[in-house]
Amino acid sequence: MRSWSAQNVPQLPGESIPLRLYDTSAGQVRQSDPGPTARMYVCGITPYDATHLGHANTYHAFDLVGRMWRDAGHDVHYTQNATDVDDPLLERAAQTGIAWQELAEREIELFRGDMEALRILPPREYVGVTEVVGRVAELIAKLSAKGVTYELDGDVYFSVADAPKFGQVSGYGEPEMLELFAERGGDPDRPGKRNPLDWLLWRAERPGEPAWDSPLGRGRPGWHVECTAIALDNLGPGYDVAGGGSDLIFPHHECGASEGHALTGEWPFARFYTHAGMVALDGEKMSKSRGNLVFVSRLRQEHDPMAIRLVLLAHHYRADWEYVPELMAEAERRLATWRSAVALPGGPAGEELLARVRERLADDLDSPGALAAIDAWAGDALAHGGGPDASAPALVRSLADALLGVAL
Ligand code: 5CA
Ligand code: ZN
Repeated sequence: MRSWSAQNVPQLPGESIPLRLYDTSAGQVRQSDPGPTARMYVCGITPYDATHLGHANTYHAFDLVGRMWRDAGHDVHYTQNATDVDDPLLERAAQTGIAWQELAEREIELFRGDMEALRILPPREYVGVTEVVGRVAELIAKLSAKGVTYELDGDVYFSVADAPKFGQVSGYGEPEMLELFAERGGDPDRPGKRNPLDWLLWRAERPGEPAWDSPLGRGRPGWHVECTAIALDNLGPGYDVAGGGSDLIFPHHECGASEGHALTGEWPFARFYTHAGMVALDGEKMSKSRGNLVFVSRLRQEHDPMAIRLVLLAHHYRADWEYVPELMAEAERRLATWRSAVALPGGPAGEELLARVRERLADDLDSPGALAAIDAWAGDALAHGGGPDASAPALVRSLADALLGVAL
């Protein structure tokens, strides 16, 4: 499906710094070491409601990863899915009386507009699950041929007993796994399952639900295997980063990693499993099912999208944080200060600032540290009505654009 449009990213002078990134599966920060082509898959939206600040926080985090890789000269190959057929989408469509396809299309279009406004660089492939059902079914058949699946009343399950690496992404123990599995779309109590944690690969057609013909019978793919298939087909195994919010650590990325392992024999399926923190409102994780949402499209009616981006940048991507309106006001002030500073005829040394911003971002995307460095530069410039470096304002504009996605 159509992705969204990209802005031109300026080239920066001087030395780039290799990105160090937290890998959930290793439980530590490690240096990412991509080849000439850096490969990243980020889990996309389930399009049954508009983009909220939590989604934006996640896509923003991985946008910074892509920008750091670009700065280091890598060709960034980025793939994202849209879960355009799944239970919550079908439920919302039924409640509102809109066709599920229409609902998905409408919300995906809104999402594209929000991503563009926030200057989040687009994926090279933006893939709706409904576009690749046949291919997902093929991979499920391949898993069955390897003997890691079983059938239950026409549905197909992955047998966790045949997933030797299961648990290595999340590091969670069984009680926690069982709780999260039930909370996040799993069916631990279904009678007939061999293990409560066995996960659904193929759901046979139910009356009134969409279904596709396949060698597995008529039905539709389960959630986890869609991302495994789309990542594998576009990026290949051993890709550099699998990303999403921390609510995807388990079961989604755990199950996906085991599927990838079973299909390719390669471990790890992705070299880094990296997760953004959760954004909350009124003390609870922002979620479409709870309805405590701050929509990006609403914020955009009243605020410069660059100020919204600065709200995201002001938090470390791994932190959980709570949205309060004061954050928007603070970001508006910062944006105005930076814009005044780069309008001056000169400023303090621009290249030193660039080195500092690169150094902060290379350290597991310390965006608050990068903002603090630019704040200090801008404060100094404004206090002195400029500074000795005549090329600094233009360089600061370029670095804010290329590394932080902020147009000044
Ligand atoms: N379609 C699946 C992924 S394959 C899905 O989780 N969709 S979603 O619409 O629920 O979420 C889209 C992305 O936003 C996911 O990466 C999810 O981890 C992230 N996300 C959802 N809620 C929040 C939140 N409150 N804070 C931060 N990130 C969030
Ligand atoms: Zn996913």
